Amino acid sequence: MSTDFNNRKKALQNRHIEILERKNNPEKLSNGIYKRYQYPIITAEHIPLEWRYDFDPKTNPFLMERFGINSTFNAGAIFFGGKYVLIVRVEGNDRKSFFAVARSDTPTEGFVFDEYPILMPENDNPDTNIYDIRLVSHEDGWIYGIFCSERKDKSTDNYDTSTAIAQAGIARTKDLVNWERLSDLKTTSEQQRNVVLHPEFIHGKYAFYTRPQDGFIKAGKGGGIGWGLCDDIERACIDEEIIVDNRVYHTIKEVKNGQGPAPIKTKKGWLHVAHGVRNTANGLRYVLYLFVTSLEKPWVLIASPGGYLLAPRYQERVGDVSNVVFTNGWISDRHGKVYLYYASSDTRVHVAETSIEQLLDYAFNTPEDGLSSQRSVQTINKIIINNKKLHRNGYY
Ligand code: M1P
Repeated sequence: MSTDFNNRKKALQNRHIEILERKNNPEKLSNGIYKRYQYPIITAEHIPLEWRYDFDPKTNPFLMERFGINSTFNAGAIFFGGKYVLIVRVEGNDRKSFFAVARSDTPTEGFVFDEYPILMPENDNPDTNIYDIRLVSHEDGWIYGIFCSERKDKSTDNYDTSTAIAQAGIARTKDLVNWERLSDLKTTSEQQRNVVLHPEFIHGKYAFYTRPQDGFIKAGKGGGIGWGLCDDIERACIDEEIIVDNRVYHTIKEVKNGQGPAPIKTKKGWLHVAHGVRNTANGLRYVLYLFVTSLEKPWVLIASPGGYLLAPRYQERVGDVSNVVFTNGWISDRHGKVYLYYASSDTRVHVAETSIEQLLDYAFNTPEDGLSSQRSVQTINKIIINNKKLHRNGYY
């Protein structure tokens, strides 16, 4: 073994340890709704060196990267076996995404990947690409992973190598290691992404949040966060979808939207986080927003704060697909704390810390979007007038 090989190996290992052991602190002055943490909690550099390098000096004398990892993003999340667990979308340099489990004793740092990525079983119609898993501990006793399964659109000509069909893949597990693949969800829509299983039975049936679209990228006449029921999870089929939260002109969700992770049950309703997409001269901008649905009827909106909850900022704005934040994972603990795992610009995973109490306050007390400039100013004026009264009365 040459000295160069050994030195390089040591340098790679040292850097990897530095990344894995990096301490992460919350920002000091937050907006009162959540605190972002200083560093991304998962990056391509967190991927084990053993996945990327052949450490045999005979077959890899230059100690070259043999399987490059491009990015790590859009992670499903669950508290399992006493650990905070993320199932991360890992994208290789070959553009294919797959899932890998990373675990930590703490919610905001110290995530380490399992020895192997998940070899997700295929069904009769093999996937080309799988991504954006949503994890849910269902009351039937299984942990489900609902993810996007993408395949070439065979109805288009062969020379058209970019058209794709996205559908919802379904798999279940008891240990996050061994997965049973079920049939893909069937709906009446051409394209489905951002499909999420509701954690409880509704009228004895499985319930899904969906996102019916006409096209792979464009919502067309479809779009909005949908809702549908199905009898049999092993052959899941939704005959009728209704829209829970639609896209709306000149808002943060004018182009499209999609449910984030499964909603959290609270005393005041089901708490949802979703992504909304608007158009800009520079392309699409993805932000996160919140809404609450009724406890008895999770398909009925009861709180819809206007605007975004979290938008990409500073370094988050730059990456493979810039100006994007996306979430498909959050964890609420027994003290009511909520850890929101979000990815920025399809490149890395971050965390923001908040609580059920803060999110409910935000959801029920943030003014709704008035849908016009004049309404926005009227809303601000109400806040100013109230503050002036407080000031006159010596409250601040
Ligand atoms: O590139 C941004 C996001 O684009 C898609 O989101 P949507 O389903 O709303 O179109 C997804 O591919 C998502 O993975 C990605 O982060």
